[in-house]
Formats: sequence, structure tokens, C-alpha cells
Amino acid sequence: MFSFFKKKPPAAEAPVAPVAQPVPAQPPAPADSAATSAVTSAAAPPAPARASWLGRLAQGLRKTGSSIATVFTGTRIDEALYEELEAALLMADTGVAATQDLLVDLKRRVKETKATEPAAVKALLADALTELLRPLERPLSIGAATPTVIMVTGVNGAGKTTSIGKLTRHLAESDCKVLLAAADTFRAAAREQLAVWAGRNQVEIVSQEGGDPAAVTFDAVTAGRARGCDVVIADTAGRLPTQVHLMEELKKIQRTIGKAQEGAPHEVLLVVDGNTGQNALAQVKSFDAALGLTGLIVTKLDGTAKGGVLAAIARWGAERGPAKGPVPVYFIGIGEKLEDLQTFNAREFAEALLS
Ligand SMILES: Nc1nc2c(ncn2[C@@H]2O[C@H](COP(=O)(O)OP(=O)(O)OP(=O)(O)O)[C@@H](O)[C@H]2O)c(=O)[nH]1
Ligand SMILES: [Mg+2]
Repeated sequence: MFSFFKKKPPAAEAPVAPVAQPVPAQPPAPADSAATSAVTSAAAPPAPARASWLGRLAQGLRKTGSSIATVFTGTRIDEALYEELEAALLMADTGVAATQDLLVDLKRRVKETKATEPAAVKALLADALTELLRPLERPLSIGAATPTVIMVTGVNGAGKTTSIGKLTRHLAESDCKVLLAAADTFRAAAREQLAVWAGRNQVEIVSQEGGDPAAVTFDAVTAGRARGCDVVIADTAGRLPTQVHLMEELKKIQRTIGKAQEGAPHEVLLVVDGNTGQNALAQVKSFDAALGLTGLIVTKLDGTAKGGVLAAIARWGAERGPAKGPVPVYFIGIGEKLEDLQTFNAREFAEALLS
């Protein structure tokens, strides 16, 4: 089985845990094997479930891929091919900067390998794309603090609550004690939606009718500490980065979490809808400027023509310099079912995008 997240072995994080509670010394066998497979999974052949998911990812991204793949159906490698490729990458929302970088890198690879067939150029593009996307590939790390507090943000309808539900199931299945915070107090339906996921996964939930989202989150983190939870996940209401007062509310939730537990939240995730293309990059930049993002979940990559946006996100990450580094893509979603949310792998994604 591939690793859905990385659980830190207890010994490694003793100096990091800022709270009095020691990190529980339990599940050594599954936790250690999970950590190991997180590091080694790239080389191993995919398990059957992963392979079938990859097939569906490729199918989902076919709208993006078909236009790029058709560039390589001819017989000659010439300037026209590169021009067509440039247009196809831009259409797939790869963005101007990443497209230019990819073309320069690709031409270098073609020269170096003395490729003569367009099909070989396609394989070289997959290599170039993989290298560009690689820095985004990082497992979500659980266990450096108890609880690990994860705050989930994003615009309306991006897939926050659904992704939390799926993530909760994977964590619960790995013997993590999870507590959910219904900090989307804006809509009653939002609380109920999260409560359904809590019920399905048999995890606890802290919610409050019409309460202040920061107060709900404070209560949840406090309860999570008292109850010895491994993970607390806070769902928040959807908002646009241009809604200043709502962004201030998010910052308040973030500060309040820090008051309930020093050093928290450990993860500030942005959920982005892959269909929004270049707008997804704009969202990443804005939410990062406001909150300092630690990771992304990219949803709805089933049936989008805009899968290239991950290349744009990677290119922007490289621009941020080594001190900040890229914002990793922890998970990608290709549908509404539980198994549709999986870890991001640069090589797999590049292959799927060009299939
Ligand atoms: N096709 C597809 N649909 C998805 C995916 N992820 C979520 N959805 C659907 O997107 C819709 C919105 O999902 P939610 O999880 O409610 O989104 P949200 O960000 O919590 O929305 P708000 O709380 O209203 O801001 C639902 O119908 C989900 O089933 C995905 O990967 N693929
Ligand atoms: Mg929601």
C-alpha cells in the first residue's frame, strides 16, 4: 500500500513537540512502515488501487493532454512543433513563465539526446515536466506535535469539506485519533455536511450553532489536546481573497489556534479547484500572502482542460526562493468518492497530463 501521509516516528520529533504531553509511543509497526514507504514509494510499482486511480487521473486530464499529445503526432521536429507545443501548454493553463522554461529545457534535452522522432520529444517533455513538478511532491507529515493541527481554507465550493472528509477517513484508518472543528459557522448546512463525514468516519466533531469560527476552533484544539488526539482539522467557510474582512477572520482563526496550542496550526492548507486554471495560481498567491500556506489540495482534476496549472504553481514556488520554497501539493482529487483523493506524484502527474 502506498503512503497517504507520513507519520513521524516518535523518537525523531521529541525536540519539536512544544507541549507537555509526550508524543505517544504507539503504533510503531504501521507508523514506521508508513514513513518508510513515503520515502520509497516513488520507485515501487503502483498497487492495483493506485494503478486504477492513475488510469482515471489520465482519463480526467485527457482534455488537457489531448491537445498537448497531438503536437507529437507528426513526423518532424521543427520550429512549428515547438510553436504548437507552446500554444498547447498555454491553453492548458501552464502560464507564460512555466511554458517558456519548459520549452528551453525541452530544446536542451532534445539537443543532448539527439532525438529525431516527435515521440521521443514527448518523452523528454514528460521528463522536463516531472523535474519542474518534483518540488511540489511531499507527504503530509503527522505527529511532530500532538495534536497536529490542520487548518483548511479556500474559495467557495473548492472542495474543502469533502477533502477533509476523505482525509479523515485515511487518517482514521491509520489509527490516528482525529477531531474535526466545524469552523464554517456561516452556513448550518456546512456544519451538517462535516458532521456527516464525522459520523461516517466515527470521529469526534466540535461545532457550535452560529458561533464565532475562531472560538469554535479554539474549543476544538483545546479539546483535541485534552483528549489526546493525533490530528485536529478545522474546516472553514469559503471566501474570496478579495473579501478583506473574511480574510481577516481567517487570520483571527489562525491566531486563535496558536493561542490554544503553541506552534499551531502546523498546516495551513488551501484547497483549489483545478478547473479554475490560472485563477488557481492567483488564489494560491493571495491566500499565501495572507496566511503563509504550508500545502495545497487540488481537486476536480477529473475532466479539466487546465491541468497545466500545477506547472505554473511549481514555477511560482521556485520563484519564491530557497528560504520559502514551493507550497507542496499534498493531495489531488479526481472525483467525489473517498478513494478519489490521493497523494501527488510528479512523475505520475506528468505522464497523465501528456497521455
Ligand atoms: N468532480 C469532483 N467534484 C468534487 C471533488 N471534490 C469535491 N467535489 C464536489 O464539489 C462540491 C463542493 O464540495 P465541498 O466540499 O462542499 O466544497 P467546500 O469548499 O467545502 O464548499 P463551501 O464550504 O461551500 O465553500 C461538492 O459537490 C463535492 O462533491 C473532485 O475532486 N471532483
Ligand atoms: Mg465546506
